[in-house]
Amino acid sequence: MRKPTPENLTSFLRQPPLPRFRSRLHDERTASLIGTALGAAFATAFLTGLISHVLQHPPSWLAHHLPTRPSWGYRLTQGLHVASGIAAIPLLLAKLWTVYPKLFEWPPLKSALHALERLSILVLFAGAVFELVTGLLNSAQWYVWGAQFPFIQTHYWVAWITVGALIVHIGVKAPAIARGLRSPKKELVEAYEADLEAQRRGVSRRAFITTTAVAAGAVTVATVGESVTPLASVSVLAPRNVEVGELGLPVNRTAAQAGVTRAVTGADWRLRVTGGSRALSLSLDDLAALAQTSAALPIACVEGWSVGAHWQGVRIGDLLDLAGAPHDADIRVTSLEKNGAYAVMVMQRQYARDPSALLALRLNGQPLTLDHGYPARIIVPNRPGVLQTKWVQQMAVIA
Ligand SMILES: Nc1nc2c(c(=O)[nH]1)N[C@H]1C(S)=C(S)[C@@H](COP(=O)(O)O)O[C@H]1N2
Ligand SMILES: [Mo]
Repeated sequence: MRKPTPENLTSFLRQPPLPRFRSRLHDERTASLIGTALGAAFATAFLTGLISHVLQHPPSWLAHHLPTRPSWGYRLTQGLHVASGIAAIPLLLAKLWTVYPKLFEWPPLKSALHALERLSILVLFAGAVFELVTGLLNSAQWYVWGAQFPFIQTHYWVAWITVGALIVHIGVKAPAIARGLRSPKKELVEAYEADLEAQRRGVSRRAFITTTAVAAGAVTVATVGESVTPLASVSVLAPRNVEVGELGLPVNRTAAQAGVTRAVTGADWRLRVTGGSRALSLSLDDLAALAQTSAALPIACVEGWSVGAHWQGVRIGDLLDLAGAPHDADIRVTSLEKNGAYAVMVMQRQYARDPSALLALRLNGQPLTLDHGYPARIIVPNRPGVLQTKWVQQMAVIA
């Protein structure tokens, strides 16, 4: 380290003795490669999150254009949402390792543009950590924040802020990213030799990127079995074991948790269909006497697990016809559950009139159990699990 003398005092003060980073793990190429993978993971999580949000809270101009097919569409997008979020965790850690020497740059703020860049990184980093942590806790159904903290709205709005900061960051960094991703032949040879040299001294870039890729792949495989059933047995870190559950399907919220008892689901239970030209009040026997339809449809939960199942019951469209409901009517479905967030749900006409949209009475060949929504529950293609209402009491035509 230099010593301050009267001659070099000014430059000494201007340039403090900061650490120097020569490893290739901190160069533009490593940062660009890992940053590109991280950017792709975030873009996937953002777009699939947007799809999930729109399916649950459709703006009126879009509500009647949401597709009911493919029936596994939401299973795919929500599976991708959780998988890309989980893969982003090791990628984010690797990216931080790559760029942390920038914290030691001097002077810390060089220009207005540089200040903007630093600020966008701060927002990007804070937002990314927030999204990954809250998303991970949600998929683990670990609601540490309780009812006071609105997970859904916060996760949604912070996603927009984070993506805004990401776009600024990519814009500002475009030249460096382009340099980092371009790899002319001469540079390749140099990089190879430097890697050999670095291998003798420490971790090479290739080893670092391989390790990061393996880590991202491993956490994905260890959790993605939640929505890709054939991988369930290797998904040792998945918060849900989708292979266990009553009638071969996990239970999200039990009847006891929802305050639904045997008393209100007994022989006196009636399904009411209202708002058409005939009001219906049907017992379970009445429903079982109507034409029964089968459908193979998954429950695809917003918490990131999905399981396919075989359902049997009465077509919702048949019930609406019986009640004299107009063909273009949306319906409001109400559960016996009193206060839950998913006790009431709106179903747009295209879902209600889909030939495999059922008021299900049976699951995987057996009568529904109380926890799966006995006496009758909704199952509709390509909708989030939160909208597959259990313990149905009423279907009302929305005027
Ligand atoms: N009435 C009511 N229906 C509900 C819920 C609820 O909390 N209340 N949870 C939903 C959620 S989040 C999911 S994923 C599915 C789970 O259905 P299952 O427990 O039969 O697997 O039910 C849905 N139906
Ligand atoms: Mo769910």
